[in-house]
Amino acid sequence: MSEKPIPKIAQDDPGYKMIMLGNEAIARGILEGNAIVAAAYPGTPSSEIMPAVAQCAKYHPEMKVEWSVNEKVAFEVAYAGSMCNVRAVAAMKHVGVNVASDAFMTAVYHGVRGGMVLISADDPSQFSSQNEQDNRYYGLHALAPVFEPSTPQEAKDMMKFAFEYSEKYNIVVVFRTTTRLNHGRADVVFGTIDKKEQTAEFDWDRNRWVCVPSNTRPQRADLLHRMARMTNDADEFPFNKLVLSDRTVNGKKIGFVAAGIAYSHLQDALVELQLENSVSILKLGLVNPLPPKSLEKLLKHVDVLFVVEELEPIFEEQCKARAFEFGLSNSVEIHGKDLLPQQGELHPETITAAIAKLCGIDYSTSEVPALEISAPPRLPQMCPACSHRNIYWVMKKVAKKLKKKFANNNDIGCYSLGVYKPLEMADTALCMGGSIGMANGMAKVLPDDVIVTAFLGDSTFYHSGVAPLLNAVYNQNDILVIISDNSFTSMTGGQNNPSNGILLTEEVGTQIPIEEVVKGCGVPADKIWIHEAYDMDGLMEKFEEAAKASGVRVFINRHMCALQELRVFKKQKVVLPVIKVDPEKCNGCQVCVRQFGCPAINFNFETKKAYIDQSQCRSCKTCIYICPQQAFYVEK
Ligand SMILES: Cc1ncc(C[n+]2csc(CCOP(=O)(O)OP(=O)(O)O)c2C)c(N)n1
Repeated sequence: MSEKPIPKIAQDDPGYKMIMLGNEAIARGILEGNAIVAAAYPGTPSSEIMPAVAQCAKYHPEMKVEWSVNEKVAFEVAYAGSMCNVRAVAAMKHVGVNVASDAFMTAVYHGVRGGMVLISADDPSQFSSQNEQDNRYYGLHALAPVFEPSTPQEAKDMMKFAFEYSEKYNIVVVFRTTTRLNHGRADVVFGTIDKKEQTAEFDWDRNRWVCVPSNTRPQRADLLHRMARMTNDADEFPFNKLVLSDRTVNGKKIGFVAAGIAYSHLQDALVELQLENSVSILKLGLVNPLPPKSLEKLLKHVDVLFVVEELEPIFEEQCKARAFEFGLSNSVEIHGKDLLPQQGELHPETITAAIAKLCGIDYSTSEVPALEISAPPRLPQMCPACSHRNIYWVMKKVAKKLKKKFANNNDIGCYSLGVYKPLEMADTALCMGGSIGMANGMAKVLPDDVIVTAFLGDSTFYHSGVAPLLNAVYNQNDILVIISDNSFTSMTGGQNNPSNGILLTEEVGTQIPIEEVVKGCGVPADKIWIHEAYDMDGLMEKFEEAAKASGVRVFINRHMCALQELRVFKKQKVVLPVIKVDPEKCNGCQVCVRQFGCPAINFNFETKKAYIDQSQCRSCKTCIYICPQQAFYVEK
């Protein structure tokens, strides 16, 4: 058999042009920048970075890559690489930086040896996130530089440069992206792979690396100096660009400040309004610290400054402060969030309309034909044959039977979709691992007729479920924890984790059964139940036992993620049995569609019978169990 060719992304082929996803371009930048350690925890919109880095690592064996169990660990893994004098990168979504921030906020004091980059993939509009926090603030908060690319090409080039910059200023660089950049595609021209030999060695400098106050107090003073140096040099930052125009628009000199995707949209908007050669623009690649001289020049040059930024008014406030400092408050008019929304992504049309309004230009969007067909609104839902649905169904039945209520503290994973109809099985959800944490608190105050539960998945349990479980055992908080183990980090695209024991590189690692961790946390063996999620009879019986018991107890609901199992079936050419509805038996009660809600089951309102969409059915056979008329059957 012939060997597979080296994928283009991993080849040293400067000048080669390729259409790349923003996240692939970032991975290519990591390779070109010669990073040796790369660690991440998945999260949209960052998840595709690490598999692309792993693809490169396959052909560049000096690179060490991993899925860490959470973002704090990923940061620490990478930072340790930097401490040992090799270049390193940690990647995560914006909320992941909250988890990593304890390590990050102090790492900037110690500084770096090998260049170190922290990728924060932000998600304006919350396409797949619990909030839309603006992580540029982390730069201001930690006194760290923040880079923000505006195209995939810049993402690659700036990533490569970030390692150099990190080493020059002895600082962790925050590399902020947003969903449009991560998930957009554009041409990227490859550069050379910087193959400078790096030897990992530790320096045993305990006056530097140990975070006791006697070390970190002087380091804080030094950090302030480093930030002052970065500010001083920010005007020379190669991805910043100041263009001044002497032209006027309706009698006024107009200027803009923008970065990232907002800068790309701004360019489109200016072309649309035919203003591209008539205005001044400060384009920022370094979004913290801002370049003082360029900003001063711009503020002194224009009559009106419009700050075009997504989410928070970070540049706007700094521009206003600088204008005040330079005594320009009365001579330059500064706009930003008065013309643009502070929530959600900015769209080119929104920016165009705002500029037109500001400049008194007649512009109407009505020329863009409205789409005549729109998709009917649908709730996001769990897949056909998802094991989370089965345990939710069982929980509802058991609560009814025991005449008890569950206070179901939920978590972040595919099972969060159980909040919607028809299951409505999540009462709270706050952050990863929060289910068990909050259950601890509820157990302290709620009356006995409420069973306090925590519901989470395998990846979330390893991420941040272990500490609150320990807390429950230690404090004897009476909770029932349900861990719905589907062996994958499914919501973010089916990444591997300790439940299946497969590594990021697809090599075999060490599998860590959840029940062993649970036992290690001090939950007694007779308070741990493990059951196969497709065996509904047994699930009902065992879950009832768990619900009736008291103390800290854990119910592990187990079946491989249905999407992943389908892949296995396809590979093994398994022919699945066909499930059908017997129209003679179906009495149209709609329990299957209105209470269970498997997307493969439909209802025909003319015949008043349920039927199965065979293209979606995965033959889990749960419908056979839940139907009161036993109308579902396996076709012979
Ligand atoms: C702090 C943080 N990191 C990452 C994410 C992205 N994320 C959402 S759900 C999820 C994991 C879900 O895995 P699991 O708990 O196993 O449930 P499954 O989706 O497999 O059902 C992740 C990583 C997040 N929302 N918050």
